[in-house]
Amino acid sequence: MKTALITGVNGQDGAYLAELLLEKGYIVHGVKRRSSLINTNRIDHLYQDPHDENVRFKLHYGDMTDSTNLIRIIQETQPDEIYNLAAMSHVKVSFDTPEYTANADGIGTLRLLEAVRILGLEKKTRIYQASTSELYGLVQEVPQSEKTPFYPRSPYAVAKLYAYWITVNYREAYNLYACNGILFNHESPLRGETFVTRKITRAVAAIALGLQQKMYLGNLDARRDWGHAKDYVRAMWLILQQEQPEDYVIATGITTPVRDFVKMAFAEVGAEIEFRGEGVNEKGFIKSIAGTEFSLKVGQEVVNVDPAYFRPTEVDLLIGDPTKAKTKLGWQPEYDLSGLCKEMVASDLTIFRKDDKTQWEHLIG
Ligand code: NDP
Ligand code: GDR
Repeated sequence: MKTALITGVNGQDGAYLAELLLEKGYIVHGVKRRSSLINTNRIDHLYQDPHDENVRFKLHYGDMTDSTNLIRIIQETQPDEIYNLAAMSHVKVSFDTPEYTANADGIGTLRLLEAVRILGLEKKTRIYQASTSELYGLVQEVPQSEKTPFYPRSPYAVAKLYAYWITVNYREAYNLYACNGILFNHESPLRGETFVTRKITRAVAAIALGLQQKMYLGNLDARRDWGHAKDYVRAMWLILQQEQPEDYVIATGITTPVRDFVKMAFAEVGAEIEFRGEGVNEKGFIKSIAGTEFSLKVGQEVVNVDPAYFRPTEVDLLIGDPTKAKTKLGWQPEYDLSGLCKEMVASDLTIFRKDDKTQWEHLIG
């Protein structure tokens, strides 16, 4: 029976990965930060009574900014695999908290790698580093592959650039089995509410149910290669099961503007959206409605642009080339964007209809 340690276990990816590894028979240890309110909603369905001697899922308090804590947890758990998913993961917020982001996302990765060395676990423990398509930043070439040069465009991406290279360096210097998964955007009903897809699907559900009039968004022209988090955590696991440690791009190979995702999400509640105007004056209106189930009106102004959501430096276009992952890992995504969008809107409608604070109760357990 293998043992895995997941940092950021109560995040979107941590929740799906913990579920996948438990299904595969792993003992799973998760690191979570202390918070003033319980924030384990995404993993509550995986909870096991710690008093049970056969317990296979355990949580530990920890923080990527605390080396001693990481060393102790790794010493106690002796993991075969570490998945380093913990990060201040919001690109826009990283402009407000650049130093903290560098500490948690950049130096945090170094702390983890050093902990493995200090404990003499170089031969035993394999490490997955959650690298990101944000490394590509300012477009150098499309589609973006493992060979595309990096040009990070935010404090988040710069911190992740350090994490990427320190992972490569420890692999080369100390023969650690340490790999970067360069994952393009991946979403799900468990996505944090302030990332754009989830912000849109939540707003569409609330507007459709008459609970909200409109939504405010930033750059509608940005294009992202969006996949489903369930497909992407499967890739993380595959990356650590190979003979040789290597870095892989995980993406769908299809890119979509934010504006089109808005249209797709409204289509799920039977509304056709048209955009008029340009730049900060662009607005989205309901052009037509199919069905009478929802509180929507033709002509209703449902999208406004608010420059507060613009980033000081933007990443305009991401489109990944997953050829290496498909060839070497045998990885294939099972979801497409329309299936993902459908699942997210349906989930948010359920949440608002239940008016339930236990957000993901209908998805889990
Ligand atoms: P989330 O923001 O949903 O989850 C991040 C997790 O990290 C949360 O559990 C959070 O805890 C935890 N965390 C944040 N700071 C610290 C800290 N200092 N110490 C310990 N834990 C911390 O992100 P995702 O699940 O979407 O992403 C997982 C990883 O993959 C991240 O590293 C992200 O940067 C990276 N990534 C994500 C992509 C995506 O599209 N989702 C694409 C490419 C990379 P808390 O709940 O307490 O805040
Ligand atoms: P991103 O995701 O920055 O790509 O990082 P996000 O969903 O925040 O933004 C995607 C694009 O949408 C534009 N946008 C808006 N974004 C947000 N959050 N809110 C808005 O109102 C809005 N309007 C337009 C953004 O400008 C951007 O271009 C995510 C995170 O998960 C990172 O941790 C991860 O590394 C990358 O994906 C790959």
